[in-house]
Amino acid sequence: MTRKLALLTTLLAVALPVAAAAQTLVGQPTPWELGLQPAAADRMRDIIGLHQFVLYIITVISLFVGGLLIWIVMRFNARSNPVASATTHNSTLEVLWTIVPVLILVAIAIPSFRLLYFEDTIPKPDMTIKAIGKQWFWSYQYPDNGNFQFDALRIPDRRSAPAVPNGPPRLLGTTNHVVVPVGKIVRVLTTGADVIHSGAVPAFGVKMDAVPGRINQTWFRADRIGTYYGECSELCGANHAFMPITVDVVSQADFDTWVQQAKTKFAAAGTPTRVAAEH
Ligand SMILES: [Cu+2]
Repeated sequence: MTRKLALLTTLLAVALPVAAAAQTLVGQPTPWELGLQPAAADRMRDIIGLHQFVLYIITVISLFVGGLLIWIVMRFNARSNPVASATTHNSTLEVLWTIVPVLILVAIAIPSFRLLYFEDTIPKPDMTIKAIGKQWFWSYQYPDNGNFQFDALRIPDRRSAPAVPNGPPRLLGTTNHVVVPVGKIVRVLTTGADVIHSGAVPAFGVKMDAVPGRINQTWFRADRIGTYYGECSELCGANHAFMPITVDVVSQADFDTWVQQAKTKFAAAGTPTRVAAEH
């Protein structure tokens, strides 16, 4: 029994990180994905690290407690143990089962708090994006790059993959993309125009509520060029599942070009819709 448990633990310990490493970075969910989406930012790398660490701990605890239960059922049932022990205390055991869990919790708390403060403390940002959640799409403003605003609506299934090969992934593609430069610290301000939404891009480890009448902030630094997808992650109504987020991470030169084009393109769109409700 114990040898089998040990084997299972070893298998899990070996299999989990291998499965995670086998995934290539695509910025979106993949079929049969195990674990979290691969990281494109330090934040997400740390989140995956903490996740794996806690996963090891809970695996060991679950196997240990499960094994104990099985052992007790086998060894101490009325048939195999007709005369029950009258023992009620064991000081050594009592001290151990208090101190060991405390040590485990401290071991989890230290990296957990470190990560929490790392995410919470925004380094000096290179640029700011304001993401406004609306029923049911996102609008984005670039306040320090010309203050233009645009909407990003979901691309319908008939124009997405797999209906259109090489099209944007179904339920994740948007008509306009958020564009950010690679390696730059991007501060994201979020707010809601109607109800509570939540902006989440898993590859960046970003998830922040977008609350009406309030501005929340978070940040990320994408370290690889590519296209990354996210979604609204707060139940916000009937079409909650249909307000995706598409982020293009590009070089600084490409970003500057895009900003120039976006300024004229989105200025022509006139006064942004529903902007009054945001303030
Ligand atoms: Cu939403």
